Amino acid sequence: MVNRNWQDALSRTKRAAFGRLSNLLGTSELTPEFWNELEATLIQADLGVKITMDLIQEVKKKASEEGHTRGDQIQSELSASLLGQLLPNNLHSPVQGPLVIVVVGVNGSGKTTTAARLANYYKKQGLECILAAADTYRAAATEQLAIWADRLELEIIKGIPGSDPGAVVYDATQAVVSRGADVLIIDTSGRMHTHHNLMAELQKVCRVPKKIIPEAPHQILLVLDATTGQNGISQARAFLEFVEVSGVVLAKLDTSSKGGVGFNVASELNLPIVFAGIGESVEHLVEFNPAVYVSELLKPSKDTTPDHN
Ligand SMILES: Nc1nc2c(ncn2[C@@H]2O[C@H](COP(=O)(O)OP(=O)(O)O)[C@@H](O)[C@H]2O)c(=O)[nH]1
Ligand SMILES: [Mg+2]
Repeated sequence: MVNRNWQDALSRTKRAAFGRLSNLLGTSELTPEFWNELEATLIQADLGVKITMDLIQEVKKKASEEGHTRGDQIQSELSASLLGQLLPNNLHSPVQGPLVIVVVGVNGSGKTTTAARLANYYKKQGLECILAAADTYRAAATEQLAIWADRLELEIIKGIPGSDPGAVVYDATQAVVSRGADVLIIDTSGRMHTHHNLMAELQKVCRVPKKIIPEAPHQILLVLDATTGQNGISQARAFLEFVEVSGVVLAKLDTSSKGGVGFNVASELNLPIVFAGIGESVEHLVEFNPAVYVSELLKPSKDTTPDHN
């Protein structure tokens, strides 16, 4: 079931760049042109120049040690090297008492959608979940989360537009404790990573739960829009300067992104990817599985015509 979802989501990604990779591996001799082509394909797939160079060097070395001469023979080496670029998913760390998660990221990355999906994910495990609408800047943001809360039949703690997001987080943390609920998910407002005051405010918002639950927040998840590529990675880096991000949610992996940006998350941000957004419905959030991600991207696809959408 999970594999099927991943397959569907990554099929567009594969059409964009990774599809060429499986063709290349299927047909070529290991000539200098092959390595150049492999390099160009990986860069186009948004792996970034540094990772591509390291990867090619590693695979080339292994290929010569093993005496490989054809593209199909290096498939497992390439797959192992790609997997080596990802950190294991550390999502299931045990927590005493309610689990508090803050969702952060730039505007439009998919935070509010992710907050709702996380609530659904935990609810389906039989856990009692509360949502906090700490994006008080735009009335529409609170409204958006309230609609999700209504649909998912979840309690939502919200403030009036323009009110202090810290106060909403405080009330929500208090609510989760007094109700004896299991999970609190806090949606925050999207902010420009370059805007110092807003980032300092986010820092404050993330500290508020500590007043009631000293170990909270247990997770600060950074939502990264997979379509923003290398630019998204540098925006993400700015967040790490202000808050202690514990993991990345790679959203919009189903759209025609180049798909390789996930391989930069470990090397550039030193973070695991914990969830992937693979569609527009509330169910379209999957636990990120590095092995499935790599194997799906390398699997030959039926339709490898480039996607120009
Ligand atoms: N296709 C697709 N769209 C997504 C995904 N996650 C979010 N979106 C869309 O991205 C847009 C922005 O999402 P939103 O949660 O409002 O972003 P926020 O500004 O960070 O809170 C919305 O139209 C969402 O439906 C995903 O995994 N796949
Ligand atoms: Mg939002």
